[in-house]
Amino acid sequence: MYSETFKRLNILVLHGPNLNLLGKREPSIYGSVTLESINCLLKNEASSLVLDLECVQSNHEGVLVDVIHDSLNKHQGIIINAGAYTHTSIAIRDALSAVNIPTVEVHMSNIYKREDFRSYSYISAVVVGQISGFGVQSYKLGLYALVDFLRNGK
Ligand code: CA2
Repeated sequence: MYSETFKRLNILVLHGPNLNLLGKREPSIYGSVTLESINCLLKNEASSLVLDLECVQSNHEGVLVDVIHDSLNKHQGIIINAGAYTHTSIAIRDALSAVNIPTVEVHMSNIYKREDFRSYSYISAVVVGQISGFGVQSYKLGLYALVDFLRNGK
């Protein structure tokens, strides 16, 4: 009988600044769902998809860079909502480019329908793709897109 060694995918979900306030402040803009429940939803999806998933949130650019570096040899894919750092951070873009781990950029809001300064993402040039505008579902769609990319390729 032939047996194959099957390594489970381990996905990192990275949330940037202020996303810890989801569901607690400004629900008219960002909705009433908390970050904890988004993480819970993603963990449930991960268990259906038979993979491991770790969620990290930080308000600090350098911490996000460190977590991206630490994902080397640990995670096979990254989902990132870099929050406002999307539009400012060359350091996060360089970290993603350096580790070269397939990454999907997600945004709950449609960043192209908002203020002009949100229309530019420093990160989008170094990721597999971007999902923007589907609220909490952006994360779930991002996870499915990333897993499909990792398992089936382009
Ligand atoms: O739409 C997204 O997911 C964003 O990444 C959210 C960022 C924003 O700067 C990006 O342009 C688009 C802001 C996240 C702030 O989250 C808050 C949650 C509750 C209360 C205040 C802020």
